[in-house]
Amino acid sequence: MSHDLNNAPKTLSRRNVIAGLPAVGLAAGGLGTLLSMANSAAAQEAGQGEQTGVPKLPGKLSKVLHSLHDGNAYTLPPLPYAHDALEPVIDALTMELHHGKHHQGYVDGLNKAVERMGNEEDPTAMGGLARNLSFNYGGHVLHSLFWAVMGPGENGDMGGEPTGQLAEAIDKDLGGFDGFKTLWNATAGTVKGSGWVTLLFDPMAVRLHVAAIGDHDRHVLPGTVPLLPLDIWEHAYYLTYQNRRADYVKAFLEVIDWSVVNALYGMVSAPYRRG
Ligand code: MN3
Repeated sequence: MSHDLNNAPKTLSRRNVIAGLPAVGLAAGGLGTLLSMANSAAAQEAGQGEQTGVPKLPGKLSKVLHSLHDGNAYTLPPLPYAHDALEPVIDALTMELHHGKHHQGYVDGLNKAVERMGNEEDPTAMGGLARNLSFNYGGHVLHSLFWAVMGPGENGDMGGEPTGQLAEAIDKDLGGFDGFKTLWNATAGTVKGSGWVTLLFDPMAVRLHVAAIGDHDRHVLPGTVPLLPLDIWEHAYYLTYQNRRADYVKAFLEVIDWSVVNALYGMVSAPYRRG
């Protein structure tokens, strides 16, 4: 299906803005972000899913995407399952600290950076604040999505293999699930120090990539949309895996909720898929 700017709503009621953003934002190329996803989810819940081409979102994803900002400040989304739901792959204490302390720290840092940038009068301080904004914004986006792509799906299962349109795209773009796994493990292995490995949607080529991110914001491919981010900072795995990061990267495949990743793929790729 196709979307163009002529389909954008003519009036700016909140509902129309929400309905129009996914197509307009993604067509503009640079706004393939979680905000568009959240607004797509809101449009869908407002009964406009068909109109915007947005597939039905898993409840877990919807819950996280609607809890990223409360209108005044960025906020920590609830973990959409119990702390011990991912055991033994990811232990409960790691989840408790990672979500409640680390992610909360990025949310706080983001709010502080935004506030200080608005009040800062010393231009020499701006570089440091811009870096804080980028780092903490990336941290908030990536962690929020990270929680949503893990855990039991609506049928109670975790892991397994990609499904639906996503599976077809992985076959076409990455050499199937085996090709994906090889690329995933190898790309994760290239990260020096703190970072992420992620499956991305590229709206220019209408294809998937696997890429590495340094910290939360370095080497990001602008305009791409993260579909499956894996945190490979030491705080994400050290209590269970210590120095065996590669084992953690492999084990992560057992706690993925592919129905969420497939839904995200369907949502962000809908304006671009041909035929
Ligand atoms: Mn982390």
